[in-house]
Amino acid sequence: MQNFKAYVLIFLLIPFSMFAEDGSQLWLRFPNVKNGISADKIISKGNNPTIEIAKNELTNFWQGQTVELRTDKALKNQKDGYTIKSSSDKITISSSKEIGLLYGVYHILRLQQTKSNINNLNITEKPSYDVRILNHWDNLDGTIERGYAGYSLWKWEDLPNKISPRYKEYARANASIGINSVVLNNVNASPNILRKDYLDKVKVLADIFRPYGIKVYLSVNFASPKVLSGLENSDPLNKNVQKWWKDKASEIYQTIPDFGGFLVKANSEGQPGPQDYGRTHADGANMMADALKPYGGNIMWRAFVYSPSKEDRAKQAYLEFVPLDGKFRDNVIVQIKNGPIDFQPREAFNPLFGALKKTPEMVEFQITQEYLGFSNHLAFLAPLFKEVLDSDTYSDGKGSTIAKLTDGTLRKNKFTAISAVANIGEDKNWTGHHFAQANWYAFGRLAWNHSLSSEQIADEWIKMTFTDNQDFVKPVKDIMLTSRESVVDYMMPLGLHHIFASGHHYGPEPWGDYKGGRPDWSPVYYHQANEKGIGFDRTKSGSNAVSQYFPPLDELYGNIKTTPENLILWFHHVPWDYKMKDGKMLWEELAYKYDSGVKNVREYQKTWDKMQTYVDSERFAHVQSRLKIQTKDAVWWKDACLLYFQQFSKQPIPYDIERPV
Ligand code: GCW
Repeated sequence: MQNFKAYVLIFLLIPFSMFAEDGSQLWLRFPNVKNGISADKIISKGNNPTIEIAKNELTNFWQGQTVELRTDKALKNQKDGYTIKSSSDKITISSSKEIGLLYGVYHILRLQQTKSNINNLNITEKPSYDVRILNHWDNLDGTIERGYAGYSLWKWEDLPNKISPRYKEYARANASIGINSVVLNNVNASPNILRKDYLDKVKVLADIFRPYGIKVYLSVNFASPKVLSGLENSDPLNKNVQKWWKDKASEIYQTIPDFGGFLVKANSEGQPGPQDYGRTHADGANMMADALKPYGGNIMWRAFVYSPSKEDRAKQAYLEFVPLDGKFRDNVIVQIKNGPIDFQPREAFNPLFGALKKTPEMVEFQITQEYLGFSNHLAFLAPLFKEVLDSDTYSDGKGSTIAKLTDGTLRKNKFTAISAVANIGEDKNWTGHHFAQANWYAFGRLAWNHSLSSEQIADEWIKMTFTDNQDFVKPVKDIMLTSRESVVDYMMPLGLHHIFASGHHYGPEPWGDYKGGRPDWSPVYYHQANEKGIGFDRTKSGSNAVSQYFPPLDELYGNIKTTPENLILWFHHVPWDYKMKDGKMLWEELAYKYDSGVKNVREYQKTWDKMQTYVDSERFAHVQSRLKIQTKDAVWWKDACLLYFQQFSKQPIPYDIERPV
């Protein structure tokens, strides 16, 4: 009887679990699975694995006219871009490369899925960046540094023999948005990744990714020669060390002929590097660059360097790298975090952008929400990415935006690149929060075309991932587009930064004062609250970080009156009774900002609750439960910060805002 009940239960559960909506399809939810056009309605020449994928996507999902896939060498200037031309009975996709054709196929599928017009198309696409790369911070033991979607996708133990179907799904998702490179492992790199047995595992992934146009890169540990092979040191000027890297490069390229290159975190947060031997970042990077050069490999050398010193952390990358400008080989690119501290909800842009005149630069964003509520908070990051890319550095005169400095417009680089730390893990829905998928999507779309608006990206993503019903699209888009600013408001408004609880970076700890520990990891160091006011003085009277910005920004940020208010506490120590532009005193303004962040999230909850009829029950409930956490957290942030700062401001919390609980 017991058994019988169990069978009935299983029987009842199977159909539901089979069709359960788990988010695993991401934005690739094409209608009428396996019901596309017949193979004879696809015109293409030649046999190539990438073309095969393109054809499969069409026969599975494309419901329109005949498609011609045409390689056209004349389109070489468009790199992996493509053109699409259509009439009512045929669509022609042309590109100089097979991968461009696959991208074109995903383009028309996206048009179909978002119910856009597909007749009389005349589209020309060219990517903004050559290398559009995800940085995984995945460790070889399966954990992910700052990962909030479960363990790593890469099953190192199982590789090279056992192959997870998700490798291919991952590659397909990336190809669908134009991502063409991945760094597989954490920048805090284990030397073991360069061992022969690991390279054999990496090869398997590279082989799976290749037809999707994706190249593999690895993060490497600077001390690898010494650690792996027992060399006397890892000094970049030591001939034996140089030879070691050359041999390693040769071994890698024999295994993976199209290997992308290395990403390096050196002399940062305890990682080894050239400075251990009195050498410079350029010495270290160039040694590796020389090793990879014969094979066309690149070095992405990170500028995320700082050490506990008297110098403002926000100034350190600039101070270290500007003197090295022009000293790097042409296959080195300096990878710079968008802000000078560390992926905060809002930072001033990194003053290193544009300051290197003779060295290629690339942006590093963080998709994983280390400082934006992990995968519990809904925070759509396209507005953050855009804010940075559109920032005018004035380095080469007005209009020297970070986008133009890094995409080859203002500086003629051998290659251009853009990167972001991935938020992907083995969770069914890939990213923990269903809406965090949108950040992976947004990064890919902007890496492809940085002039897309956040609104366009959100609109596409919602229609592809959920529904095109405007009663859903509109309110949900409003949530997405305001969400990042709401997080800023309830965590760190007005330019506050790094007041997170130490280590995990989730909740608030503005009182954190690690006496005896590292002051540059202490929240009190960053907010500097006292009886007089709050904020970090980076003007001439303070750390003078403003001097690292090009005119007129140095003056603009150096003057409290002209500093944008959303960064006022980033650059100034502001008196509590300072009058803000809206007439409120700083203290009140701060309180209202915190409160408005909370209010917004409460509204998101109400809006989402009304969306129940448009979403499957799984995803509805999942997002609903995360919004509850987000609201609780927002209140926690507001209360913790206001009650703590109130000790210094000695001002009442305005009566019309929600009282601390
Ligand atoms: O954001 C900080 C993180 C570290 C990370 C480091 C880096 C990989 O807290 O976990 O280490 O930056 O970017 O190197």
